[in-house]
Amino acid sequence: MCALMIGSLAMQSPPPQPSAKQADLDRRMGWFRDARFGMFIHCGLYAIPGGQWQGKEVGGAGEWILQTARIPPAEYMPLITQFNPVEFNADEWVRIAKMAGQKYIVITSKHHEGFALWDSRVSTFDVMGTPFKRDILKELADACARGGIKLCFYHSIMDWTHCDYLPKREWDARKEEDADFDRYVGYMKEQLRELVSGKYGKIGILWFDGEWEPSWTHERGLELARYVRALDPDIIINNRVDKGRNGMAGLNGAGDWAGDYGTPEQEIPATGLAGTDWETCMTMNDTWGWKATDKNWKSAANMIQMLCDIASKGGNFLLNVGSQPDGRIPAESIERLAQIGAWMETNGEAIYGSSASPFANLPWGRCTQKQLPQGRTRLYLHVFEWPKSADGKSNTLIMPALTNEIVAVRLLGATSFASSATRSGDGWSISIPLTPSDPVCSVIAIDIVGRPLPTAAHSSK
Ligand code: H79
Repeated sequence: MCALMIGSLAMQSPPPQPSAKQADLDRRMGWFRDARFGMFIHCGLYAIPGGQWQGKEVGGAGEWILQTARIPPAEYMPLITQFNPVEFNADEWVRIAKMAGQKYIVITSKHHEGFALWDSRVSTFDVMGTPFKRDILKELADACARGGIKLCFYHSIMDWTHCDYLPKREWDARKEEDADFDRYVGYMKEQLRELVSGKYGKIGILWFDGEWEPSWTHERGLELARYVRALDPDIIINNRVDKGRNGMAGLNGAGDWAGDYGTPEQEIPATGLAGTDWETCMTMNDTWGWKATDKNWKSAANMIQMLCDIASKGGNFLLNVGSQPDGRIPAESIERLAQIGAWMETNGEAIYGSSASPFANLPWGRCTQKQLPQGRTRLYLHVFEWPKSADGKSNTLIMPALTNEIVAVRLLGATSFASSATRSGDGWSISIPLTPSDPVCSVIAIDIVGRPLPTAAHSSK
């Protein structure tokens, strides 16, 4: 009797619970995983030279001009007297992000140049020291609150102009002996306290960068992460707070590093990364900070397909705009964001809240999935290459078969086409219209019973 009771209790035992650490991460990351698509904004003094110094074109990214053109801080810092983005309109920036379908904004509270985009009590090298004298972050925070956009801050650990930062650039006349790195860290912490204290609302992410310099150590990274987490237990912290990142691939190597997620820069990982959250950040041309001459714009089609690719691997896409010296977002960026937004209007449900594809490879595009009530799953097939009809009358998309029963098939954005799927050989044949609903990427939603189960004919990974 007793043994039987123990047996039945064991049979009813719930599935293993995630560790407290994992549960805490899952709680923090919830909105981020749903959002999938965000806007990066690089706004700073570097837009004033806009890639040119003393009449010469300077190579590389616009926000790196102090380093690339070897400008002494004493010559660079007076740029604050020219910072006057009179056309800046926070509601307009938020409107553009929303139009694109972006759910969060990450703005440079401070980039490597050291200039603070808000009214900082601990620095005179801030927006209140400019002719503009308006707290850009406060105006943006209020606009984000009105528009339902999560506001996040990019904050550089590396600081080329602060008197206490080390190491100094070779062309900086100030002496290293006069600097005190601990004092710099104290200053940075004070600035971070200002940013997450509530004045700017609840901040989604602190997005650190510039952690690769030798003065920044693993111990300092751990300590800073603990400090920020104590200020706000819900805030997400990227992996660049610590030293675990593997170059531009952005993901942490082996080891116990601080930070909630990986940050591939200008690249998309070849495959998904089980158990790791990540976000690819990318420019729309070749610079983060605005540059007058950079016209090498990616097409909207390319960026839509990259968004699908990233979502199919379980990541987020943080797409950059560099604000102009007058405070406006470049027209070329707005035009492309509008095109991405038009696609998202119809197909966004295949991106938001989706998770990685159950298939390793699909010849015609990508796949995302979502769990539905009653144990069902919706697969979203992102078709980049629409099949050509064999007879000009009907058309078929072939996908790897799953053992699951199909409940419904639907083409997003098409009201009149009744699609269906049948098993044929090793695959599923899905009846589709002769022409795609969208030339860049059409999405077919397939509801199945249960979680996707591959047949013996193919394996998912
Ligand atoms: O803000 C934008 C850029 O200004 C900034 N990150 C994006 C989001 C950026 N900082 N540095 N870089 C881009 C390129 C730097 C590359 C290197 Fe390294 C730094 C090469 C060696 C040190 C990081 C660490 C990459 C490899 C090792």
